[in-house]
Amino acid sequence: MTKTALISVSDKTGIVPFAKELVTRHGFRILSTGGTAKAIAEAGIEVIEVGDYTGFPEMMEGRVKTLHPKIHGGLLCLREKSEHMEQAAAHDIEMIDMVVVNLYPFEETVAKDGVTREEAIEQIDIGGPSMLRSAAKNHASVTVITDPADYSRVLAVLDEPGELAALRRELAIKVYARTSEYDGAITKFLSQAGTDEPDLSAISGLPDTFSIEAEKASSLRYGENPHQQAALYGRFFEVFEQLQGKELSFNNIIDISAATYLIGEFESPTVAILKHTNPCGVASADSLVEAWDQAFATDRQAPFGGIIVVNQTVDGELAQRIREIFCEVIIAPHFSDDALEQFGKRKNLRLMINREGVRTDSLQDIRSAIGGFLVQDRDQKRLRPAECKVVTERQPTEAEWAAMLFGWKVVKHVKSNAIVYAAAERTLGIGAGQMSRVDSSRIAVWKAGEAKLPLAGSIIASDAFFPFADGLEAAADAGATAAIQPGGSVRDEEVIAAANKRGMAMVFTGIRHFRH
Ligand code: 93A
Repeated sequence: MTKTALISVSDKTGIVPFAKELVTRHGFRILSTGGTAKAIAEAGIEVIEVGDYTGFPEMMEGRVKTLHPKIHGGLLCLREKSEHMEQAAAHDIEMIDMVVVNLYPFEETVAKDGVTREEAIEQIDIGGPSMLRSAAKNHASVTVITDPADYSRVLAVLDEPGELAALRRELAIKVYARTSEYDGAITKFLSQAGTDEPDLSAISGLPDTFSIEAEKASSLRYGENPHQQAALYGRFFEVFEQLQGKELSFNNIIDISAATYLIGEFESPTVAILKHTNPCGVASADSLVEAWDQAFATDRQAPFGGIIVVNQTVDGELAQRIREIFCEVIIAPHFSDDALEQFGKRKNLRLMINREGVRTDSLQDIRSAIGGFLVQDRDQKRLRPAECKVVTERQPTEAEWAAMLFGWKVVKHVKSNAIVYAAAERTLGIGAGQMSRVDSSRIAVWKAGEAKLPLAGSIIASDAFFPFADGLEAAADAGATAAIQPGGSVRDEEVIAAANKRGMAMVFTGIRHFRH
């Protein structure tokens, strides 16, 4: 009896020779969809258009092509059951023995720069996964291929029933792995799209084998400490250009990366001063000079030997301010001639241009672990105020909202446990990297005290939920009038009650920003 193969592929690699083999050597007839049918027919192979078989034309710009009972009946029908076969016959449903489908390139589409939501949605394949799933469910009778690499494997065993059965099972498993990966990418895209996420390229799921291949960009004098060897690999110098100063050290490179991610949160003129990847002070203002004054005011001690990052041109006036302190690295999109001249006297000071338009945001986060390494998407989650939930009796004032949104951007870039006290557009006290949240909070309060910055009317931002009411009470004692935190503790009710009791406003973001 003539066997039927249904072929519908976006990636047409190898499809013509495969179809030819099926027809000429194994006596298959081919059913196919628009573009695939055309490619096969042009090679002189006889092909039946799916629409001609179902009696239903392809419609709605291809959205409905193969979604028809004559297709799915032919795939799902249990051949050994006489009622199934009778029902099929009554409705002119013919058995389909093989499905060859690969899907609309959704992952590749969303990985492209500037893709719109509409374009991405059009690339969600519906008919393809449906056929794959139907065929895979009935793999006892149907061969299903979703990877061109399997064409030759199938051809090799088509006339060997035992081997074919084993391969069908394997290919069915492969289908469900593929459709779940595909759905995962869609899920991730839809949950991120529209949130101002700058990058959608990391959403294709992580591969079974992760290999890193990068060329050595530079040998470093040493690693984190002088007794450790180190080198830099990859495209760091596509993003940054060093204008002057001593050779970058291992720690400089880590700090520059952290500083660049932090400054990427801000649009208005912003200055951030960092030490050991943690911000000492961050402020936004109408000008960088004003922002500098406020950022530096958060902590006048720690920035010595630190890293300064700004998001606009460093001009002569700012250069003069910065020269008051000793710092290791300054990162900016541009430096004015005046600024360059002033810094030129400091031969060791590293000036880095963060080249505009070079995307750094698609990179994944890779960390070493014993026996291997960990790979994760970089934390690019941005908070949309509409997603925040006010959980207290009192609503935040406008100034509190501004301060909370600012503090939230900063706290994301502080090592956990992270606490940031902030006013609108500036940090007031930062507590980083403590084992207990309350300790981080204490440090932040103490730092603000050292800097003689009053916390009355400030907000507190916390990278993860307050596990107990004590942290919030301490914040109220310090003068904070509002709090922003993810929420989600089993004791949320106690924490909310404490906030209400102290007349505080509190917002839950539903987002956690641990940074280890
Ligand atoms: O838009 S769809 O989800 N609707 C369908 O009914 C359908 N049937 C097959 N996409 C559908 N396909 C997909 O079309 C296949 O998965 C394959 O990727 C692509 C092949 O189309 P063509 O043969 O026109 O190039």
